[in-house]
Amino acid sequence: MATKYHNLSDYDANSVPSGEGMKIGIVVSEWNSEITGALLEGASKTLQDNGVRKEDILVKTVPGSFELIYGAQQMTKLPLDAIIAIGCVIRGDTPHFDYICQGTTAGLSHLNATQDVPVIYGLITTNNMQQAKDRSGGSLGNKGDECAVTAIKMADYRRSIK
Ligand code: DLZ
Repeated sequence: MATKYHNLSDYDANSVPSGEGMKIGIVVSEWNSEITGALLEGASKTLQDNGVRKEDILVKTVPGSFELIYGAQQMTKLPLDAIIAIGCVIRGDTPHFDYICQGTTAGLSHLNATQDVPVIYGLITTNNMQQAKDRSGGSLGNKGDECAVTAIKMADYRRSIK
């Protein structure tokens, strides 16, 4: 589980199906935009590195991570092969962190379990800004890369069972 034993940008290129022809939606939270922008950049680049055309990547922003649920839910109405939800919640002084993390995670999980299109969990939840930087292109790689690879694999999985 611990990311410190695994670089988020590492993947076996041979295990990734071609993303050619896939349409991927990305919903991004504006909160902690330095981090979510870097996650988006990683996801977008890795999708393209694996064959997804730039014009087949739909990017929409929402104010905060909690709004990722609604943002992703709206995207399920579109003809997309997978949806990536990107956000970053950093612990503060109150229990607010826990409520946002739990609410967002539960909402995205619900969508993933009930909608036809796979929803990929790109929410970083950290104790401080440095941990977020480490996971958005820093010493531990970029979770956006991991989400992109997962989106392509899940879109391929979905196609394989239709
Ligand atoms: C309110 C809030 C706080 C305190 N912290 C974060 C955060 O670290 N990351 C994030 O994505 N959003 C945060 N938000 C905003 C909530 O996600 C949400 O936008 C508001 O509660 C309005 O619904």
